[in-house]
Amino acid sequence: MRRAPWWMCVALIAACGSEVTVEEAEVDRDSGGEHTEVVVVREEVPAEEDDGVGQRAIAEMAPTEGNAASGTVVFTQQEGSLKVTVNLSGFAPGSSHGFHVHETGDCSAPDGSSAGGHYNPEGHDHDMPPDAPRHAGDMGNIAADADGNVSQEMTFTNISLENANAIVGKAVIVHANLDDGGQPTGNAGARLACGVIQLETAETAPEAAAEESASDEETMAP
Ligand SMILES: [Cu+2]
Ligand SMILES: [Zn+2]
Repeated sequence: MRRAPWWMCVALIAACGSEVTVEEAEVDRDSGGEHTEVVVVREEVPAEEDDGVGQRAIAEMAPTEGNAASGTVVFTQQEGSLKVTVNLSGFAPGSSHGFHVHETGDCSAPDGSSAGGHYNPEGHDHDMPPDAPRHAGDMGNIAADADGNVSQEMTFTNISLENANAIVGKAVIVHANLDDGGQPTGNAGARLACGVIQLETAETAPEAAAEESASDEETMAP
């Protein structure tokens, strides 16, 4: 049963000075089945990358006409949920404001009306999270502190960046009034700020921006 290792064949034939040695040796090796070192390299893509875990999207919030609220809303894809990090300013101290994803990624209208209605791909009624079912875009309210700033983090399991109830390409709207959960859209009133939700790239990443401004500061430092 014991077979000579393939390299012995190579060594022997090579020693004879034959021109066809290597080919013969290869055939011998392959048919012998002792060295089936056929290395198939498959790049296994981790399942989590398919879900976009770690991917972020950002809505740069700009005030509608006559208003002052602005800042960023960052969406971070997690395993089975979406984290929403809100950093806004320019509100009345201690005020609360309806906060939704609207169906159209268009903030061009002076009053934000171009963003359309609440994002509602499943055809549900309006409601307050965590109540379900509700519009996919119903994110409840945000609350300003005594300085009129909002620094808030929330997590939703019913929306994602690009999979179920995908929000990329939609718009975030902050309203003038509290969302009271009433029909059809929470009685939240006028639109104070609007931002289109865009997948983060190397250029738009806050880290990159921070690094840039940091180096700017360095340059300006005496
Ligand atoms: Cu809204
Ligand atoms: Zn709604």
